[in-house]
Amino acid sequence: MSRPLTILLASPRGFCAGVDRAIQIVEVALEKYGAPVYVRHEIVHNRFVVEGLEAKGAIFVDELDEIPDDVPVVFSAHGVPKSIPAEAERRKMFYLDATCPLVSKVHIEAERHSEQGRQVILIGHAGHPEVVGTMGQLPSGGVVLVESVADVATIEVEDPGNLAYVTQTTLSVDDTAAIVAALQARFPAIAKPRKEDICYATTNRQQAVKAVAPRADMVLVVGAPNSSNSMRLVEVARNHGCERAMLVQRAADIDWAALEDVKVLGVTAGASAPDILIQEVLQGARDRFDVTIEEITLTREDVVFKLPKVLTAAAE
Ligand code: 0JX
Ligand code: SF4
Repeated sequence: MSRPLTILLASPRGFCAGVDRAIQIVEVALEKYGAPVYVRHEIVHNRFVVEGLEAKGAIFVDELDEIPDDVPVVFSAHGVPKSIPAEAERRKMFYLDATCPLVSKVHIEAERHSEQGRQVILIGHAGHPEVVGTMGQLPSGGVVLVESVADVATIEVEDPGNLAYVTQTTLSVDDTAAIVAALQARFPAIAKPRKEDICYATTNRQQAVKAVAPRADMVLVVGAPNSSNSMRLVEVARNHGCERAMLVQRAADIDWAALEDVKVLGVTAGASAPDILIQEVLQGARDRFDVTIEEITLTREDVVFKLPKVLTAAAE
């Protein structure tokens, strides 16, 4: 008889509405236009998703100059600087924008603040494609990036009375609150987003892992190392009672011997991790232990984003 293991399965976990939509855009484009369909950047940060779409005829590239003029191209869920669609239009390319509508909302906010004469401060991680995309909504130098509370003390602004902040959608809710508090302390007049920029999916997954972590001896987060929202789930679990929290890309990565003393295992997944990889982890546990699964549900999600009209319109 194998020994008992309780799995606390965080809910919500895994795919969000923006990821679902982005993957569907590539799939429907492949059906409608045939292979190849080019995708600029990983459509979402997950190798398994990317390889699945490659098998259907998608070709992933880093930049537009790797793509011929006459094939469809999809921009990833993370968003792109304005220069990218501009370049695609100059080359008369057919492009589909899979930027999550909640990322586009942040882009629009940044533009609106700038039009109204406010300098924009972006809270986010340097080099992440979403940050590159949001900064690229304004002319070079138009957005000041803040990565930490320490940065707030050193940034230089044009007019402290005329500022606004926006954020990356996948940040730690708690770390961001601390950065916002520091910004408001230094710049009391700073304008804030009308509605939070950290998206519902990021917030809900962090809340759920916070409920799981204090009860778990170990937490596994299914996701990719380049996935910001997944990495944040590992940090949140560590900061909320489970130091043994780690990222796994799939079941094969798990060192089961390290679970020797684990009685309660927390499991969650980033917004870009497909359910099949979560199921694989649960099956891996069932193969080795007498597993009882307890689902810890904090919220139920019903968000769905529509596909671009060009993909859903009936063929002429
Ligand atoms: O690295 P991120 O969390 O921004 O992206 P990922 O893992 O692909 O998740 C889905 C896309 C999220 C955009 O906000
Ligand atoms: Fe959109 Fe949030 Fe999903 Fe990013 S994590 S794709 S912002 S719903």
